[in-house]
Amino acid sequence: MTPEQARQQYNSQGFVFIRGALSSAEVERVLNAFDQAAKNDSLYDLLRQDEVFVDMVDHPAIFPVVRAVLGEDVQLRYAHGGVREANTESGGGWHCDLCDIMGVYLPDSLIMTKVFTYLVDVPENGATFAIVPGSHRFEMGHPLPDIENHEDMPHHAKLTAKAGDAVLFNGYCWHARFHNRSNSDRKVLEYSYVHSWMKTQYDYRDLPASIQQRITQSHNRRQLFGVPEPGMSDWERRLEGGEPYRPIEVGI
Ligand SMILES: O=C(O)CCC(=O)C(=O)O
Repeated sequence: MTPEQARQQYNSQGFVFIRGALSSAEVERVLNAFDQAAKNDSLYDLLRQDEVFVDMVDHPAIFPVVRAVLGEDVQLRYAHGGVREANTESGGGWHCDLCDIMGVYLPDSLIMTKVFTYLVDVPENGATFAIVPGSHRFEMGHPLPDIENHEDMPHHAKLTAKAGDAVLFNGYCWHARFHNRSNSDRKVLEYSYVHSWMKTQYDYRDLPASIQQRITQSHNRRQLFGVPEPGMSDWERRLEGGEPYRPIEVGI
């Protein structure tokens, strides 16, 4: 799948699944760092924990798709890790992350994309991510059905995954996490991307010097991590290199 095909799928469905985004060697490397961060109770502070978490922000199999869907002014909002323990009621109900924001017509806009990268397999009875395809086009204020069980949501797609797979989804889509009824913990990298003129949930100046050095080494990383570019406003920032984003033309 090319980034352009991924963008078309994302635009119509609200999500894109990338199979085998990470090689098994990469999964092993990231998982080791992830387990260490979990031991240190630092999964919500990943960027400080290991440089591999910085490298995952612009991973070559995932980032071109992030760029294609969000655009040339993309920046990172946060980098977290999440563990959902085996045999727990760790599901999260159906919701939409962005439904309460104001001033933006969401069915026609992309404000935020999340990227989940799976570090372990997530089987059918695991803490699967589920989404209602196309729900990013629902009219604002469209009520979520009042349902008792996750499974009762009409038209949902439940995404089982293998270690190394990744999924991007529009934060305006209806989505949920099912309970983990499997015998293994779910371990996922949860990264969120927004536009360069939006707030982030961390400040690159608080990161260790070695990590800052890794961030400031390239134009694109400086943009991704919100490092100011002299003489340039946050509105004007654009990535360098790569295929430029071509927005779909709508209307006249
Ligand atoms: O963990 C998941 O699979 C879903 C998470 C979720 O609902 C969210 O990030 O808003």
